[in-house]
Amino acid sequence: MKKFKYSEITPEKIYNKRRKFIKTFGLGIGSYALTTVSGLNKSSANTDLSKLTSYEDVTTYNNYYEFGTGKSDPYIKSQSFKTRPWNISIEGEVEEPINLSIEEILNSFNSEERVQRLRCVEGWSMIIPWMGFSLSEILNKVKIKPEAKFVKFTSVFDPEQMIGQRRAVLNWPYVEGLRLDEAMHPLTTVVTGVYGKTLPNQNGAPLRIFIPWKYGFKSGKAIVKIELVKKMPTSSWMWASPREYGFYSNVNPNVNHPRWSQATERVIGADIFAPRIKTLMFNGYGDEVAHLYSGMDLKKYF
Ligand SMILES: Nc1nc2c(c(=O)[nH]1)N[C@H]1C(S)=C(S)[C@@H](COP(=O)(O)O)O[C@H]1N2
Ligand SMILES: [Mo]
Repeated sequence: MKKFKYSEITPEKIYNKRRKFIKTFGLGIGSYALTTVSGLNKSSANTDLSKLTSYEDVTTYNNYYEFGTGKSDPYIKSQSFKTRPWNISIEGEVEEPINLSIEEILNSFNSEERVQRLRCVEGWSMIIPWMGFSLSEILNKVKIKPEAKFVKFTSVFDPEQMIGQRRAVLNWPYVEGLRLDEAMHPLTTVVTGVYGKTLPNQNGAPLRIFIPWKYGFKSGKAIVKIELVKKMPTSSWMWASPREYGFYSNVNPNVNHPRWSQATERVIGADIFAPRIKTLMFNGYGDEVAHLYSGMDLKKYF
């Protein structure tokens, strides 16, 4: 992982000064420089990607129901959570399953800065400088059988350490899923850190997934198992409320949640008088991902 030196007090300010726009989009290739990204992204994701949410907001305003349903619960209640030893298995429809320790993962894959917008289904968003690499890099370590059509992510189950798991708020462990092509998309990220630092417990240490064009809940934290499967997995949120949470959960301002609009979002950390901003189709990543859904009725497959 790249080493940065940030001020302990206001890391985000120092960080904003030093960072280079060329990295803004996060794919790690020059063609995604601000000036060359076209259409949707020029006026949207990229402009705002230069305004990072503060380290404090990123690490104290969280959703992580394993530690409670309040926004500050994860920060308060996850501090002593043990992330070592930690292993992640890649199994299911593969020629040979593998089991990687977190150390092996951190040593064998190069984490890079990936500034990505997180849009929570509840109607708020943050711009977060994750450290990570494409999930496809891990998936390429196994030989995937042709029968595999989906990827299922399972988070850790440890009610001793995770007090939120002592109540059936969700059907623990937390499960999420992607279609195989979504999982293979270079923007689908394995997150190993944030702001150039080790990933804090409340953000999903030691390893979480991040899919920037989908609502935040698709991005499972504290992953222990990545499974290649034939059938569309039922995610924890689909299980909890299938009417409200679909499998795809692509950010889509035109498809409202049954109980509220998805047209706008509140930017966490913005001035309290700042108006809500318009939510963008695919969270502003349409140029990169819209092709994955061509011909699909996104109202039906929400
Ligand atoms: N295991 C697990 N992963 C989870 C959640 C959760 O409750 N448990 N919450 C999701 C939701 S709703 C969001 S918005 C993001 C929040 O990520 P952050 O706290 O790092 O911003 O994590 C997602 N991943
Ligand atoms: Mo969320």
